[in-house]
Amino acid sequence: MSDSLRLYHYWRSTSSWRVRWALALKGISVEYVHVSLLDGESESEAHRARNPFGYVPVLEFLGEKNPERRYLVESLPIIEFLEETMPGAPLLPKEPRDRAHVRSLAEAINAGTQPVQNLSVQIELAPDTDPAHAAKRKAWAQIWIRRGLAAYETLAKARSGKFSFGDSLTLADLCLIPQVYNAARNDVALTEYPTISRIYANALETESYRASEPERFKP
Ligand SMILES: N[C@@H](CCC(=O)N[C@@H](CS)C(=O)NCC(=O)O)C(=O)O
Repeated sequence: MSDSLRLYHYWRSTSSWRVRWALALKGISVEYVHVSLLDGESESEAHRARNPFGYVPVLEFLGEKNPERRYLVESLPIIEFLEETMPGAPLLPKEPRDRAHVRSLAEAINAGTQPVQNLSVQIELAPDTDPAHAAKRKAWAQIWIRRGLAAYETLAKARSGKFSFGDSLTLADLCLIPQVYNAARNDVALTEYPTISRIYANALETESYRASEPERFKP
């Protein structure tokens, strides 16, 4: 099965990293195709045929003859598909109320934080590449990242352990840690978020973090 999957991704894309991390945790090897977000490649006709938003990640089912079923977009449904069809470490707890909690943490990043600081939003806000626009973009990203991490800290605290929910990595961590990476890129310190800091330190020690982190996929 895994030989028939291809992942279109960008090395520093946090949503792409979520999927790379799930693949690493489940021991699934896929064909990786890098799509640049910086030189127009993601906006090309070829990539928009895979995802009309022009975003990554996109999962391609290579053996699929029906063009309507060939591509899957959005990192969370991609990960849930892997969760439902592949063996390996579960990314969601068993009990429905716990599963909903983990999904709500994941959505705090996926819906509540990442989209507002996405590259296309920043380009609309400050389209030029001069330093004034770069500073405006960073200030904007900082607002939403701080707001998102503060909410996550409160939501996760009580039920966290080594990771966001207990002591095993879940879907929530796969969303949180790449967002923490983006926080660092935007000079947002973690000092105000002790729970997130602890989770991050523990995640750094995992093999699956190292197998999926951006530097490993830098073109
Ligand atoms: N909710 C989508 C978000 C996908 C997304 O926003 N990807 C970003 C990279 S993390 C992207 O392609 N941005 C390009 C842009 O904003 O033009 C997912 O989880 O897959």
